This record gives sequence, structure tokens and C-alpha cells, in this order.
Amino acid sequence: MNVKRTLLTLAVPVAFSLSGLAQALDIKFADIHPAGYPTVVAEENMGKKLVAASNGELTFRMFAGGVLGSEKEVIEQAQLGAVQMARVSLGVVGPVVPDVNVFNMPFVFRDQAHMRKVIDGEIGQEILDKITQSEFNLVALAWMDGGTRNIYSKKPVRTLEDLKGMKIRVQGNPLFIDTINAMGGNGLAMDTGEIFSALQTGVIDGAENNPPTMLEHNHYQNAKYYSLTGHLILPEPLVMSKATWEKLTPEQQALVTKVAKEAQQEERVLWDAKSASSEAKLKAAGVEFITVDKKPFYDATASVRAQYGAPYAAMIKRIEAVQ
Ligand code: BDP
Repeated sequence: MNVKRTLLTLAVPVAFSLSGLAQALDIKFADIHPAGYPTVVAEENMGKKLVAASNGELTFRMFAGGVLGSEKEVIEQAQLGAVQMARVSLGVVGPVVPDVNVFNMPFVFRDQAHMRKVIDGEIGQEILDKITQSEFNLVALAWMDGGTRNIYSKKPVRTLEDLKGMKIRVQGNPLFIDTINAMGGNGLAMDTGEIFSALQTGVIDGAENNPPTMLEHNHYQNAKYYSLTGHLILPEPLVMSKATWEKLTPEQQALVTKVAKEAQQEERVLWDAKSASSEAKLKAAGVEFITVDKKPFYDATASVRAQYGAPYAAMIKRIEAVQ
């Protein structure tokens, strides 16, 4: 037996317990968006608070810009505990936790202010709890604001007719494919990171997203028309791996929840500023913003709301009642 090594392995835990230091739990946080993006800034600030308030028991590392993979991959890693925290779009959660699809339905929120009221209230917490209570192995803590999604394309979309036959990228959720198809286009699912080259090579004619994403992921370089369809207003859950959550003490869990909720409010302010500056930059880069009559788009997607909304009729009524 190697006496030296045995002594060493014995000595390390003793040294830690003598000095009262437990091994710090390292939190790796994943976000597809680049540094400086509102979600990433709010998450980094959240991480600083976590580290400061945990007396060195928690460390925090931000992995922005999608370096840990697509949102689907990140969710899988978080389920396994290989990634400890992440912010993802609700779009990719829907196929696994169908109950969240009530927020993923086209035109379910009247406007952004309505969506914010809903996520700040009891319905928002109920949907987070659905994620936590599912078999998903995730604990959903708070919401980030992802603004309003509109269609952008190589050729202008002024009416439903213009959308006919256009291949429009959506997130990997059948509900979104059905939504684009109901409007007359061809919905096509792919990861966020593939959109730029798909636009460039003409694999797709367009996509749909908010102004900050269109700008920061450079999609505007190959799609110069932005039609204000406003078909989706998607909030984005901030989640922790359940394996990580269960390693935390009740005090640490309370701390994580508190700083995550604070990040929700902080990101909102950053979001509004970023949305406005993104719109200005897109226009300066030659993107034409097109005001469309939303009514035909709303009417065309009635079948999607009827199909996906059927199990959630009571909740939809409650959402509509939020003023
Ligand atoms: C952005 C969301 C991001 C999604 C992306 C997408 O913030 O989480 O991954 O859209 O459509 O608005 O892929």
C-alpha cells in the first residue's frame, strides 16, 4: 500500500473540516445568447450575488454564446446535472412538459405588458411549478423576458398571401410548425445556431424572433424585412438541475430562488433598453419594419389555439382575465 497517498487522502478532508470549509459547489450557467445580452448580464449579476451571499460555498461560471451547445442539448445536460443552471426558451420545453405550451400558443397574450402581468402573478408561478413537478429533473425558478416575436424574411410579408410557401424557421416544437403552416408558410425546425447559415444559403426564406436576437445573431444580414406579426410573446424560464438543487441546503435554495426572482426584474429593464437600441440598429442596417394588420394572422391561427388550447381552457380564461 502506498502509505504516502493514503495519508494524503486522509489529510485533505480533515484539513477541510478543521478549517470549516466545505468544498464549494460550482454552478455552470448556460445561455445561447452572447455576452452583453440582457439575459446574460442579469444572470451574471445573479451569479455575483450568489457567490457573495454564500460565503464561498457556491461558485458561479457563465457560459454564454451557446458554447455548451443548443438549448435542447443544454436541457439534456441540466437534466443529468452536467450543467447546473440555464436560461432556455419555453419553446423547447413544450415538447417535454406539454403543460407549458399554454404560453407557447400564438396570440395567447394581448401584448408584452399582459405577458409580464401573467408571469409575475400566480399563473406564472404555476407554470414554473409544472416544470419543477414534471419528470424533467429541473427546478424552474424565474422568468426572463424574451420580448415579442415577429417574422423576418428575404421578401416582404405584408399579408398572409405573401407568406405562402415561404420556409420559415421555428424552434423545435410542433406547435410552432403548426402555427407557421396555419398562416400559409412552411414551418421548419432547427437550432438557433443553424439559422444564420440557413438564411445565407437559402435553405430557409426567413425566421421569427425578437429584435435583439435578430441583431445579435446576425440574422438581419440575410433577411431585410421585419413584419410585425407579434404572433408569439414567449417568456423564458431560468432553471436549475434538480441534482444540483438537491445538493443545496434549504438556506441555499432560498438564496437561489431569491436572486433568480431579482434577476427576473433586473433583466426586464435591460430588455426594454436593448429592444429599443436593437430596433434602431436594425433600421440603420437597412431592415424595413413592416406594420401588418394582425387580425388575419390571428384568425388564421385559431385552429392551433383550438387544438393545443383545448386541455387548458380554464387557464386560458384566467390568462385573458389578467388586466
Ligand atoms: C430567442 C430566445 C432563445 C431561443 C431563440 C430561438 O431568447 O432562447 O433559443 O430565440 O428562437 O428569442 O432559437
